[in-house]
Amino acid sequence: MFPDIQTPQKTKRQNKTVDFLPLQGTDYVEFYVGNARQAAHFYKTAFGFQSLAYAGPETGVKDKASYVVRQNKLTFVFTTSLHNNSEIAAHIQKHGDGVKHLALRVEDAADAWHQTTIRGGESYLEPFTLHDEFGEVVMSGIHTYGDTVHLFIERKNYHGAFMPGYQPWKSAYNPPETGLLYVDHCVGNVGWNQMNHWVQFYEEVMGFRNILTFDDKDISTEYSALMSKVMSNGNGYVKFPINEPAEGKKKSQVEEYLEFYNGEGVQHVALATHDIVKTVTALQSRGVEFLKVPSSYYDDLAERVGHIDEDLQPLKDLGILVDRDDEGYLLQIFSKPVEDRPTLFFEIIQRKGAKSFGKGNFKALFEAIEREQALRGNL
Ligand code: TYF
Ligand code: FE
Repeated sequence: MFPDIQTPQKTKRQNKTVDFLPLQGTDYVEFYVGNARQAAHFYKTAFGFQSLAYAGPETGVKDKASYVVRQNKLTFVFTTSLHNNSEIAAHIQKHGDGVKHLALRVEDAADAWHQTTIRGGESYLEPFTLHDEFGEVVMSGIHTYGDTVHLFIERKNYHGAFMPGYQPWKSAYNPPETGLLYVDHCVGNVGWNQMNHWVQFYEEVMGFRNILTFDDKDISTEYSALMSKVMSNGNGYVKFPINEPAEGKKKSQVEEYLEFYNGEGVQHVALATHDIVKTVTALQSRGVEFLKVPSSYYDDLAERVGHIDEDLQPLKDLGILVDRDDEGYLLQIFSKPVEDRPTLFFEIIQRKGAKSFGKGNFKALFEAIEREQALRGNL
């Protein structure tokens, strides 16, 4: 599928494995939306993001408006088109609101583009330098599944608000933060039998490895049928699970997504917190809606996960799920879709040692997703 790799995926040099695409983490997530001003307001109000930067007609950008919000190491950009005949408008027409750019921080954006395109990555943006009085940012990008793009962002000590072209966004409206910290992982839904193609893409083009696999033995076909493989970059800062639909007794949640998104795309973004009870309490009080599991989920929780530091009652009240692996445990909860289409949702996750993905919660979680699917008439 991808050309023979001239340079090995990882070259051994003095016994040290060299990562050809060193990533420092997620730089930002950019959403293409119908109304960027209102989307930014929602993420400030409901999720506790802070105004950071703006680009639009007032800053010399004539065809689009972008609002940048931040909370700790999480940066979201909401972009809309000001005209009908644009790539952004076409994206929104086809997909509804959704994630366009998963931007990854790199040391060298030209090299990231070079290393990935020689391995078969399809160029989206050739290395390009942006300057202003606050410094310089180099960006480049390649296509991934669907219309989704990975941008490579090199910041060269840039000290402006966000990037050249943006001005600081000072707002009088600053709802408090909710304790969201950084992107833990970002999941893509791909088409029937496409998972292994994209696994190979992340391995060969981006030098990631498959760290976990969930198949129908883990995800019983009685529940929302899907298969999933988790891809991770070398240092583990960037993790991309890939889901594909599977045949089951009921319509796969991944199939429902593909229909409403009109193709492959980002299904959920998992946001980390150090205090999930506090974060979810805040999010819920601001109107973020979460999936509910039956209270029986908590009956055998202590047996299943052993001792945890948290009191059970608040977890039960909020509907927070718990799972354990060899290295520790994790607490997680899933929002309902945040838009009218049953496409994008968020996960809130607190890791206490565990590096896994909540396999022990799949049954309860997928049953909860199915109840929502049934309410929409899509099961
Ligand atoms: O990201 C994960 O793998 C977990 C589990 O539709 C998961 O959060 C997988 C598929 C899905 C929802 C959650
Ligand atoms: Fe997840």
